[in-house]
Amino acid sequence: MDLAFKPVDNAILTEYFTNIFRHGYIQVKGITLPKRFLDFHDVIKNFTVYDDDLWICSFPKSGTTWTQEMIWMIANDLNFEEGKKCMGDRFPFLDYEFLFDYTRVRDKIEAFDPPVYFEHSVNFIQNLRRPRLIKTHLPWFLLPEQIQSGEKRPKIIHIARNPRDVCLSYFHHCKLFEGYTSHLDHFTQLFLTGNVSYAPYWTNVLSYWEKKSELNFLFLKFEELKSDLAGAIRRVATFLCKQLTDNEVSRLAAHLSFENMKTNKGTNYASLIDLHRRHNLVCEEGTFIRTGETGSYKLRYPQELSTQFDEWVKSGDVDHKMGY
Ligand code: PPS
Repeated sequence: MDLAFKPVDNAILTEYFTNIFRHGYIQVKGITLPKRFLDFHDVIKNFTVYDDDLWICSFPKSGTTWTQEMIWMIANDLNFEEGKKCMGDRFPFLDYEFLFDYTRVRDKIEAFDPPVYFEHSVNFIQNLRRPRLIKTHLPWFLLPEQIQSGEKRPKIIHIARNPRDVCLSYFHHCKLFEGYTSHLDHFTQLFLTGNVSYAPYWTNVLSYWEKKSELNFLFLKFEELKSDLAGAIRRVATFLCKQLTDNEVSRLAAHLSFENMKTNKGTNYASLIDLHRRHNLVCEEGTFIRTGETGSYKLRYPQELSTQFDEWVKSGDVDHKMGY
């Protein structure tokens, strides 16, 4: 494995994907990340972990928020009232502050005032009341040392999604929220060459796939949530050592429906997207919970791109590629 920090010199990234809160990219152990990760590498490596933490680790746009809402509701005995709070507060995202460097935004815009759980996510999580629920998109080998060494064994849930759907969803997300300004074709080239944040996709996802039979691990797939949400709820409840009645499973499944998640202010990040738009950090229209489909890439990718994707999935030294 490549242990060095390497600058990423990519013309598409430089021209279309650097901005006031994203100053450039580096590779860390082969994973592309915003340059600001350099300031957090040691902090995250030495981050204090507890055995009663629960971590959701996923590649971006794989159904993380969907699974977070499921986990939070099960862990909090379906407390729909408390669940109205923003997901960023209830189940915070460790990486937020190295993905979005607001230092220069603050210098420029006096009224810019994001919630502390975004702007200072690492410290916020470090001081969170236990048991903590933590989201990250980092691969296994960039998690805190205490997890990697086995000194602490928090529960870890990974959710994976067909990379073709991930790429399309990630493209929309980066335009809507992260200031990417070019088209899908450029984005797909970045994705396939491992030049978007958290890529290469396989390196990241397979780092968890390899751990899936360990007792503190649960590996889920987006496609399985789509085809059997109640079954997925039961698997997660069992993993969390919680019991749900059939009636509770049905209520939770209704709560987790696409339509409900899209309009629920606790899960749709509408206020965060509005914050970026209001201060002209991005100008794209759209919603965080977009279509929630599997296979819609087939309508969006021209044949040539689809073929390129298929070849990319088949290439490399891992045969199964998780059925994708
Ligand atoms: S992030 O930003 O990386 O945390 O995004 P993430 O939450 O992993 O993924 C967002 C995609 O998940 C879809 N989603 C859902 N699909 C179906 N049903 C429900 N309830 C649901 N909730 C979230 C969301 O729409 C994003 O996928 P796309 O394809 O963009 O619609």
